[in-house]
Amino acid sequence: TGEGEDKKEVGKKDIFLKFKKNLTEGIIDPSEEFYYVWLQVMTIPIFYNAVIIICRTCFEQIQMNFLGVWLTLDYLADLMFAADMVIKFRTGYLEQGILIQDKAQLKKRYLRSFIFKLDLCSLLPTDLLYLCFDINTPLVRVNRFLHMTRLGEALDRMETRTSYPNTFRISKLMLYIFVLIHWNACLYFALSKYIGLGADRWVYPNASRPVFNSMRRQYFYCFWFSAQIFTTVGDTPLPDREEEYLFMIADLLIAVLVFASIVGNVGNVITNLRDRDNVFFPNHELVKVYLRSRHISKDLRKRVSDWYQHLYINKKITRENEILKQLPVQLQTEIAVSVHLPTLSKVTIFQNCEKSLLEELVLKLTPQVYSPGEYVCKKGDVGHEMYIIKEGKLAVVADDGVTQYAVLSDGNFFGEISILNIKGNKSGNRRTANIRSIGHSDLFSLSKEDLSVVLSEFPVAKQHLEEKGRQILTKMGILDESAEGQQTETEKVEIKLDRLESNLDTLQTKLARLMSELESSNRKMQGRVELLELEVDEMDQLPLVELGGEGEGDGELDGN
Ligand code: PCG
Repeated sequence: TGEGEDKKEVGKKDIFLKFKKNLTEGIIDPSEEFYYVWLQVMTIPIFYNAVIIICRTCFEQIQMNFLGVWLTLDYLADLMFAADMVIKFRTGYLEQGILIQDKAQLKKRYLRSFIFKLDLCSLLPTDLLYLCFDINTPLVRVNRFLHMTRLGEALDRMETRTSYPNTFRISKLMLYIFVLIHWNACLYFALSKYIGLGADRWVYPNASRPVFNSMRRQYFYCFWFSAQIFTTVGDTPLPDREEEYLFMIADLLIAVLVFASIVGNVGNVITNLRDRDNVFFPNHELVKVYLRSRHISKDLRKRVSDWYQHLYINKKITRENEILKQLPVQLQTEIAVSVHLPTLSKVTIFQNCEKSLLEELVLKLTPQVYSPGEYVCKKGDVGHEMYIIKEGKLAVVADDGVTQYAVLSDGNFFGEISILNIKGNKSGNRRTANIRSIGHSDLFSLSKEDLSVVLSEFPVAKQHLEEKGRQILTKMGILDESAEGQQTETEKVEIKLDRLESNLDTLQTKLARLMSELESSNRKMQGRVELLELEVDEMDQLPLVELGGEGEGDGELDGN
């Protein structure tokens, strides 16, 4: 944790230094951390204005009791709005993917934008109107709401950045509803004052009763009143006057929207969570229905259920390749390397391998989970993939399924013999042993095709694997040594064939070049013939005395 705190300290320092640099000389990159932090900071004065101006306008006591605090906060918020405008003048933007940093260009862009006009209006010194009215009329600062545009940007950014988007969305919705209820509470109190406190059952009770005269009671009562309407509880006193009816009608209409948006948003979050689960884990429901409709035995159904349960409880993700598919390959590789490299580097044959081999390999691994007692390979089956053990224990067992010859654990691999085409392997592409999972096992499978692609680029690793396979085959007595010799001959032929192929390639290139040369000289020749024909035509039209020249022309043509 000490290290973590140090890092945090350095991070904070970095942001501060960047802040200073950005303000004094530089241009702000909107993708930088500094810009993000600034957006978050700007939400404070925006919320302050959105909540406090209306509250002070409607509740006199709140306005008057804390006048000093409000005036200080007002001008601090104004200062931040001004700073925000300076930042906007200096914020770069992308044009054809490149950050524009030219100050004049940035200034021109902001000055021309509609946002600039709003920002400017929001900073107009309307406070001067205090001189005409009274210092207790904070409503003159209502233009500060125009700076609200920044809030949307800040919240959008936070939503994309947060690791808990659903919690964030619900909190955002609750915040909006809170502000709405707050505004409504303020307006309810203002209307009550207009009608007369305690004038009927609907308005705020008579302030002459000391309990209802306190500032806190006033606010809480009004907030409670409007929360009841907006949550459609509707347990409020019946209105008496037309103004009250109008207020209630407007409120109930808004309440329907509020209620709908709560239901809609919560529904969305639930769908998102279900979608997330469906992406992370295979769909159990469908399989259950299928097994039932096919009348699969209870025992087998239980094994399937146990497998799913293990995945869910232990949060085992088997579909990571699918989840990351949308990312560029380079990013996929980096993620896969950071997740799986610890496992791969435990595997002996990969320990001394180049990093590039591991990077190539890691993308091709498919996670698989096996339950206790399940067979991964059965002797005699055709092998299509090999396995690397990430976690768990597996046994090489005899055909009775009980006698264990060897136990394999994390960092071991198996299933390579039948897919490597080891020369002299009498069992061909068939599995040479039974492998059974002892407990729950997490494996990576690597298909025959992927393995051969990777190994063709890394012959040392291939030799290593084949050597280990040969040792097992010799031990089992199913390696035909003479076939190995024969194979060496075949290997020589293969090398020759490879060489012939490459020679053929070179020859084909040469032939293509010759053909193109021939074609171009043909074209030249044709041109010359056409030219000569033209000359001959011209000569035909000359007087008869000069006709002797025609024969010479023909001769020249023949000669060519
Ligand atoms: P393969 O493809 O024949 O399938 C079974 C795998 O078990 C085999 O490859 C080996 O990778 C692995 N294995 C591990 N230990 C042994 C052993 O002692 N004998 C055999 N035949 N296979 C073993």
